[in-house]
Amino acid sequence: MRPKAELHLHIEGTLEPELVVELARRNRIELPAFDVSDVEAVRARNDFADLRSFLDVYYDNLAVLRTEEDFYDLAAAYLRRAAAQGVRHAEIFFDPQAHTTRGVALEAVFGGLSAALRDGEVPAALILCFLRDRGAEEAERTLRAALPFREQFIGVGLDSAEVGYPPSLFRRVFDIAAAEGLHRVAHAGEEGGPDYVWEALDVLGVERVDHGIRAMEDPQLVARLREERIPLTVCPLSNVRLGVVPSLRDHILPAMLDEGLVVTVNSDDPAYFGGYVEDNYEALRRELGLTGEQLDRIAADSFAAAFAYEPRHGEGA
Ligand code: ES4
Ligand code: ZN
Repeated sequence: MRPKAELHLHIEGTLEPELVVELARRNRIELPAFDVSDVEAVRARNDFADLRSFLDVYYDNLAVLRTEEDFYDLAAAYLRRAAAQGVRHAEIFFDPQAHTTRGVALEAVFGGLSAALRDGEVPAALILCFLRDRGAEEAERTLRAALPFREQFIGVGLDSAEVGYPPSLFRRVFDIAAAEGLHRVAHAGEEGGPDYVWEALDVLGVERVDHGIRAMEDPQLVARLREERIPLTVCPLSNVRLGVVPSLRDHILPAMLDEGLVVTVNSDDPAYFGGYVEDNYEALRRELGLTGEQLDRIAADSFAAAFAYEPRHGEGA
């Protein structure tokens, strides 16, 4: 299996139905909306068809995450799976607002995630994401509340429902992040158009674009991404599952490679989208006929696109 870095992975999106049930039992949680004691009942709710309906399920399931130990177990389980998928480095998104707004302390979130990263077998770092549909003011409050934990994350990102929440709304909070020496990324061009990618670059100063597939609709933007070698963290199985592309065979990723873009392949929310990162690589080989050479280039670029990768002894990238 190819060694690779994973750069677009929401830790909350690794919450498997089995773990939902285990944590619900441990925390004695019952929910009105669905039976959290039944794995199949939890899994049956994964019938979403687009980003909004997916996010509704994703946020609902988070109700079972309450304690530091829960966050530890979530991240530890991901890192074990990542190791089995050939991941040698991971830069992991987390959504603090999805927890603090439910009354979970930031200390529990950072405490559990950081301890799991320290103990895990895959070197990994955290990127704090703002929920764009909760607005810029709350994002700024979230960043300020997280600054006492500054050493525990390497960057900030922007996720959740995209259309209607353009990157430019978040100029101030990204400026603060930059002044703190934090790396900057943003989801853009997943369901939003190329204009969102331009804004993420020009207004937020992002160093990587998450998804970015709709950048391909704008030749000038493609030229910019190529010339500045700005990496795109593409998530093929996610795009199919959320209806962003009709099928894997229609995915624009091969054309992105032909354009000379820096493309990485990632799993996004693997507990929901039908595969972890190697499964995404394998699907590209099987369904799109990507060659070994193309997949090697993607894997090499995943290390090159990482912010915090340090090759270990004997490991080249
Ligand atoms: C996400 Cl696929 C996707 N897009 C935007 N925000 C997200 N949060 C978790 N998964
Ligand atoms: Zn994502």
